[in-house]
Amino acid sequence: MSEISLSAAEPVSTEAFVLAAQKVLRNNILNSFTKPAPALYPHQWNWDAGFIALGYAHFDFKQACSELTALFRGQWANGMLPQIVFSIQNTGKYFPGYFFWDTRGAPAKPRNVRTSGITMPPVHGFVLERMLRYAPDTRTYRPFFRKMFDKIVWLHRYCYENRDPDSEGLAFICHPWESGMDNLPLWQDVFACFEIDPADVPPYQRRDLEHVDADHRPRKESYDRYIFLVNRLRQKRYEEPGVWQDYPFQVQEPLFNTMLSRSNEALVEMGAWLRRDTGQIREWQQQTNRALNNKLWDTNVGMYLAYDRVHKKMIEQNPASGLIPLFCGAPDRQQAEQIVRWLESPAFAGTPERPAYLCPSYSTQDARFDERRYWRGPVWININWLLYHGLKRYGYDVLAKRVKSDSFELMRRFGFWEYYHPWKSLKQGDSGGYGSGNFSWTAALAIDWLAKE
Ligand code: 2M8
Repeated sequence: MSEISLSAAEPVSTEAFVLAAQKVLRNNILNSFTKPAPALYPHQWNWDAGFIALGYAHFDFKQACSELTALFRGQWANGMLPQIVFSIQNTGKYFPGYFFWDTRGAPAKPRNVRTSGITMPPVHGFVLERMLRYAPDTRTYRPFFRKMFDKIVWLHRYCYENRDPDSEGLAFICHPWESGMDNLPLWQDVFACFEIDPADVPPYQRRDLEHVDADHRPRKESYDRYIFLVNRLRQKRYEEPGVWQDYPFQVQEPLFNTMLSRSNEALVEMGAWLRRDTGQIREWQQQTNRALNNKLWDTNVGMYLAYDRVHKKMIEQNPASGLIPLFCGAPDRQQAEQIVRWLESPAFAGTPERPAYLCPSYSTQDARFDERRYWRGPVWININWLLYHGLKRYGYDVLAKRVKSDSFELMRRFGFWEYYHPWKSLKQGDSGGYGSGNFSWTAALAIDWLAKE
């Protein structure tokens, strides 16, 4: 199917825009859930499902619930919520598929559900809380919220008990795919710290390049490393904590932990209604916010950095994820000011001669910035949505409005793409949307953004 075009000469009404967004979601439905994209991502993805549920909450609440229910069917016995829940129907259409992950023998994996063996940013707590605002009938849906609440707490417990061995309040990610921002140049700095024997990279064949221009996707060196890590995990049958012994990729980073903290906060807010004790969750939330500030905040840089806990060093780079903790309320007023300065600086806003759409995923002033390549510079709608709510939380309404209007300009100009060219000066006729067209979370978050707050 071709990209739903919104860039006709005639401006599209808001109503038509929302209907087009709903159509993107409907067309991507596969049984009980919605694929992130028609062909590039033909299964269910973890944080995509959260954003997608937010879109449906405004026009098909049952489907919103179905997204989360389908995803949590894949939750492991230790609480881990997998990055991908595979659909049998699309076996063989994505790499790495279920058989490559080889989670069959993993003791914690649920039977009868095919999943990968790693997780993703835990957005589900705040998604659930936001869904509650739009629930058509809270009494009818209360059992659903209760059930989800418990599963999300279980996921958070996994993060604190299995991914925070020093009880610092910061969960580590074990693969770039767990960050959601898979191709950030950050991970290269981690990979540079250890040797990879080519014999430890089993033969594989990518499927993404059948759908997307190679210039817009990660390079081969990155894929080799992604696969090297998967191989390590599957050799140890994903058994924790043994699998972490000598495991070279363990990074504490701001986006994952912001999602965790904000989701904790959301659970606390819902706890009274669901008659659940939230003492532990409140402690987690406070501990994570403190640790974000004590460990990941860099006063000289003025943003949150990532920490490589294996090689014991901060990674001094400036991705948009370093600005995201506004969303969970971790920064104090002064820190928030410094973050805003970054957003208004040439690194993210460009210059008067060369203005950028807010917010490029990576500093435009860094040599590793790449305006077309996935997570190395293009603008992503989910990152913008998180930034918008973070800015609003601190009262930066003007800047928040700019993030929102830039996002809508991109979507209206090009359609519902996975990511977008960050420069405003794109030549007429150039493609400004990259990755997959008809991308579900872009459409879903547009719907959510247009709804009454
Ligand atoms: C991208 O990641 C997958 C692997 O998980 C891939 O490139 O094959 C990322 O943008 C990730 O954040 C997203 O959840 C996923 C599906 O949209 O695609």
